[in-house]
Amino acid sequence: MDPCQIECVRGDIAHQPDMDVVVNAANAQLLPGSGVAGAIHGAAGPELARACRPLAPIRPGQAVMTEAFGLPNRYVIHCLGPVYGVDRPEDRLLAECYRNALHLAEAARVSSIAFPAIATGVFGYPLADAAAVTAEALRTERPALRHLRRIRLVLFSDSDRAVFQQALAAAGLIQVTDSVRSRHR
Ligand code: AR6
Repeated sequence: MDPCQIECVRGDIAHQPDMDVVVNAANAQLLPGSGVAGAIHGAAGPELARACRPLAPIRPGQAVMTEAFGLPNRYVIHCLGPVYGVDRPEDRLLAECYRNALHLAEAARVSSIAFPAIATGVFGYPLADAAAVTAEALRTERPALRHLRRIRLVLFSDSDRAVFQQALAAAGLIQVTDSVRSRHR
């Protein structure tokens, strides 16, 4: 079987209609917030917050799954990233978010999942460090994936995308395109 394909795009996590699952960078109470959580809850509608209520609170590194309601996806997986400098060790907790989300997606037998850069906004995780942790988590989990065929990292800006692309390329997960390589020369 070919390895699960990994891709890295600039975009809005709430507009990934070709993905079975989108991942929310949640808060512990699974309430609508700013950033990713605001976009996901805004697009899904109030039913999402209602579905989340019995699952809260969650702890850093944990992931839980709900339906996607008004979103064009089948499920939302809600991950609580570490607050940088507070929830320690940050790298292990961030890696757990990705691992636990992938395990839930596999258990649901879906074939595609889109992640935002968990913890790199309000929670303050430095982007390049988060990208390296993400790439390493994906590298170690990928061989065990049986149902997932596509993992998409969705970054909010071109510069954030370039940082993730470099980390994924360094981990051997994607090819570095000429345009990216020349930007970093
Ligand atoms: N699509 C893709 N990426 C986005 C989007 C979007 N629509 N919006 C922001 N980003 P954050 P966190 C990027 O703060 O750090 C919330 O209030 C953003 O540029 O959403 O895990 C929750 O309620 C950044 O790189 O998540 C929690 O309280 C990344 O997504 C808390 O923030 C994550 O930013 C969670 O903080």
